[in-house]
This record gives sequence, C-alpha cells and structure tokens, in this order.
Amino acid sequence: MKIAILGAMPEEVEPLLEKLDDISRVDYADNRYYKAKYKGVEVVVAYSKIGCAFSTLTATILIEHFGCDTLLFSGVAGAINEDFKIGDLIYASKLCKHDLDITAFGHPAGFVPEGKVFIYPDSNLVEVAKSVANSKGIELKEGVVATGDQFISSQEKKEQIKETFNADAIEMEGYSVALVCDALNVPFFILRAISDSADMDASFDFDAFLEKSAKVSADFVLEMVEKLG
Ligand code: 4EZ
Repeated sequence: MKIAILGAMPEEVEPLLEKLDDISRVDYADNRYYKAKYKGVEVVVAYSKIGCAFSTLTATILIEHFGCDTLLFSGVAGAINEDFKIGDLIYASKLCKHDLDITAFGHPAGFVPEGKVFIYPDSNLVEVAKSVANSKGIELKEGVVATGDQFISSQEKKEQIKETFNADAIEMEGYSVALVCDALNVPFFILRAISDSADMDASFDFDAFLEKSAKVSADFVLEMVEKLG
C-alpha cells in the first residue's frame, strides 16, 4: 500500500510533513513530492497549488508516476451549510464542479457529455474515517462538496451554488482530484476543515483560520493512514 496525501497549499501539508519519518524530496513535473513513512506506512505527500488545473496534474502524477494506490486529500473549505462552523471537520459524500456550465445547450449544471455531475468517494475509506472518528471521539460531518476555480466570498454566489447543487461546502480542488481517481480506479477520500463561511467575511476568516483548520484536517488524515496500514 502506498498512500498519496494531497493538499493544495503549503499550509495544508506542513502539519503532515512535521509528523512523517524518513522524508525524501523528489522534484518532478514542476512540483515537489515528499516520499515518507507514517507509522511504517508508505506515503507520498504534495501540495498541488490552488485550483482544478494544478490539482488534476498533481493527483495524476501521484498515481501514475509515484504509484500511489489510495489518495487522501487534506485541506480547508468554505461552509455553505449554515450548520457548519469554522473548525468543523467535513468529508465529501460526493463532489461536483459548480463552475462547469454548458447549460446554454440544455445540459444540467455541472455536466458535460460523457462526464458526471457527482463523483463519489470510496465507501471503504468513508467507513475507515467514521471508525477513526468514533474511536477518537472526533465529530466528523459529511456533505456535498462543490469545487470550482473561484474563492467564494459572497452570500449571493454561495446561495446560488447551494440551490443548484445542494452543496454544503466549497473549495477549489476536490472534484478534479476525484475525477482523476475515479478514472484511474484509485480509491479516494476528500477531507476538509472549515476555514470560513464563503460570505463577505471569507477572505478575512480564511487568513485567520487557515493554519488551525488545516491542522485539524491533517491530524485526522494521519489517523486514517495509521488505521489503513
Ligand atoms: C481552495 N481553498 C482556498 C484557497 C484560497 C487564498 C490565497 C479552500 C477554500 C475555499 N475555496 C476555503 N474557503 C474557500 C472558499 N470560500 N471558496 C473557495 O480549495 C487561497
């Protein structure tokens, strides 16, 4: 077993790197990858840079070049569901791409021919996450995660995404990573801790809570790695 652990920003992977053993850095395809071990389990860690294009590239490289057979994403997200508070831990029960739009031709929002509006994570990894949450007494929420190449910071935009996709959380990489894993038959799981509420305060809250929320997500993902090993 070789587990890919992916984040988008340096702040999302730093709390992972701090806890790994035998780290060796490999530079490849214009990015840095960290081969390492966690409690004896082989992992490859990277941050992709923000957005769908970069995260598609990095997820593909982790699987095709580094030979990872499982992918866990760790990072932060904006809350769309009013019940989600800053610091809450959420996994994606399914993912969609909110800015994929050829509705002018009568297609559903988030759909293109031969594509999927929703992509689902691996059910076994969801079970592993639930059992980690149970045994550690950590509250793990689930929700529909909407991905797009925009930082959402307005009530209006947030409501539109909620109405169109029934989304609970918003970020910029989940769907593209899910798409790569789905196409290559690699089990994946997308975990996010809430950093902001995707409203007018979003950029301020994001800056204030990025580090703390990123660590909440990273710590949980490492518990999952231990359980999988
Ligand atoms: C993208 N990530 C944010 C990157 C922001 C600033 C320099 C997560 C995220 C997010 N994405 C947290 N809150 C969000 C929001 N309100 N909209 C979109 O994955 C980079």
